[in-house]
Amino acid sequence: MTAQTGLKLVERDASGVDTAFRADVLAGLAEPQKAIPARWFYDDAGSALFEDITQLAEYYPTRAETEILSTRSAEIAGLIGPGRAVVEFGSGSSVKTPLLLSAIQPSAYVPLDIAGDFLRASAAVLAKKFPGLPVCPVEADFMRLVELPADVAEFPKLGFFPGSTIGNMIARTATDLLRSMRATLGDGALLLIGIDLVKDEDVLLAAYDDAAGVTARFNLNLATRINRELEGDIPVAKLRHEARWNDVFARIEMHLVASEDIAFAVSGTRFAMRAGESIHTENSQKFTKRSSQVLLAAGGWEPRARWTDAAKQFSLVLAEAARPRSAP
Ligand code: AVJ
Repeated sequence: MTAQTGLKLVERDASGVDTAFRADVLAGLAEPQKAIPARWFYDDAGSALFEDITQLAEYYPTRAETEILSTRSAEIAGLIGPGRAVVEFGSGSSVKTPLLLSAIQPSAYVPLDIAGDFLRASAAVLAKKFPGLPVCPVEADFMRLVELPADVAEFPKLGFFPGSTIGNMIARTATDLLRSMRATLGDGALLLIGIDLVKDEDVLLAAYDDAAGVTARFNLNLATRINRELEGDIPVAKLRHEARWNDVFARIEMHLVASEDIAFAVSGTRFAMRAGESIHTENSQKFTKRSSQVLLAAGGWEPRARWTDAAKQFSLVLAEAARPRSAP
């Protein structure tokens, strides 16, 4: 693997279009089951809507994970020990990062994010909260191997990947990500990762289809974004939000379902959808204790400790970088 260095992360063509966004949308809409990667939810409006989702009564993951971090911080800190450089995958704008940093006496904080402006703004807020802690933001696509700043080369690393964002990836992609985290963080590294749990189907469906319709707006905002940024004319009013439980894969799926036959263009390419046909916009994988351990092992991480909230809705796992081995 070659590490990325100072590359331009968002490529725009002459008319200012994000070329990766356009490529993903055009390819995804041409598939038999239309599908668009969930990462494109997060424009400014989508990021604000996600913040609103985390406040919803039905959306338990944020509250549950925050509960674990605040009630178990002494135990977590005892296992992690002082002096690690904390490398956060996706820069923390949440309350979770300060909870971790104030518990463990880190040597440095390295937030990694693809959104440079957002990254620098939230890094500045954190640096202010923790005077004396070196904060070294790195603009990078964390799905790939990242070269960490030379300032933190000598420190042992703690990767931090909260929110169960790992659940947005299918198993193959999640394994690739865990392996590249292992390569980025090096021997002796620890990883503290949030993993959402399989639970009652009604609870899961409500968390992804709330009564106030915030998640519906979050999902539909993707179509609005396509129309605005990619010269689209998708009839957004003829799409409706749907959350489905896929029991074979143990995941919540979000879809945008056409309520009647529709036709539209995106960047000059024509598409059609029959009534009832959908665009698959997100997977949110749910795990059991065992399935999370299998995934971590496949990605080169050995679970060392695991905590859940009092209602056992969500888990936080501390894992250690596995040493290469060829025998059982
Ligand atoms: C940010 C990926 C953890 O899957 O629960 C929330 C995103 N989508 N509601 C999740 C999301 C719909 C969220 N993650």
